[in-house]
Amino acid sequence: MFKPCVLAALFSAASLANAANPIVKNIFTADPAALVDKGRVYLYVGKDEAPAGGKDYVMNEWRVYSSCDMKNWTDHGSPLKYSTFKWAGRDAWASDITKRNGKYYFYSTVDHATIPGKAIGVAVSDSPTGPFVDAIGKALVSNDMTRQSAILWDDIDPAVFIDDDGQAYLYWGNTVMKWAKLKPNMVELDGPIHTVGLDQFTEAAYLHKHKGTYYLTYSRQFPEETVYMTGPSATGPWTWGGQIMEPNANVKTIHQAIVDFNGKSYIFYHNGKLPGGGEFRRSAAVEELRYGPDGKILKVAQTAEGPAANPSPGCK
Ligand code: FUB
Repeated sequence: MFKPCVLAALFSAASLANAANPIVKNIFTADPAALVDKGRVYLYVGKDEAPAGGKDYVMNEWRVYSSCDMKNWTDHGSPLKYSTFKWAGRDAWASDITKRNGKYYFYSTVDHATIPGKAIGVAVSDSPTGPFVDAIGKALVSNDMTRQSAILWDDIDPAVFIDDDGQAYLYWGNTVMKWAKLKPNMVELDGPIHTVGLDQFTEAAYLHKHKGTYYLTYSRQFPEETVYMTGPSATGPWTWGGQIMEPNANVKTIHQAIVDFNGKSYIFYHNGKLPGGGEFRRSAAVEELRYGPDGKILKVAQTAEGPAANPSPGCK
């Protein structure tokens, strides 16, 4: 006969196996990026490979999952690694993806092999599940191009946004948020790198648009909370919106991505809730994101259940 504590442990393991969150239960996954394409949502994550008790990130590859209902996920494996960028030395850190003219552009953080510091690469594919190849054979942004802060990791966490007029923007940064226009080819900056002073900005700048308003979300303070600002354009000016998600209990980072899927909005983030999880062993999760009648984003609680199933018609 099982003792109550054994039963409780079994019950919680079974609940986790059936729960929607974390999305991936057999490996640790971090820094979610998302793309909705042809009625299917694709989730891109970095694989956290740090051993139990590890003291730093070990991240060598990105992995892709997809879903037709935000509940059941298909594993598409790893379509690219940091080593896809021959000029990179290590670190498959946070990424973002968009589609333009039938091609999929994947912007990602890696550590540059010869220019000290983090850098942003861009890879391209004909499919959302890859394989991806380096689009330009060099960094799109490297640490020597930005002098706003002295740290080596200020050029991380790219987020890409294409406005309704076709202009594409790249946002990124740690400590200081930066943005630049992208040329229509999506693989060259178009003009200068700008900086924006944001209250206690840490990282994970992300741009989305809802009912004509531009929302800039980011990770604030450390441990990070997810907050947002609103503006009348993709470049601001920005007005404080509020907190979306409270900091994690056992992980200082939280890294969000926001997409619309089948008539609803969703926020992806990561936490340390998978058994054995922690600072360098994180797990991607998803919740529904709701707006108030005034356009304010309502606070989001992390749940084990995740969002209700939302079957996308025609998604196969
Ligand atoms: O995963 C490595 C770094 O941690 C990411 O680039 C940040 O957003 C934070 O999540």
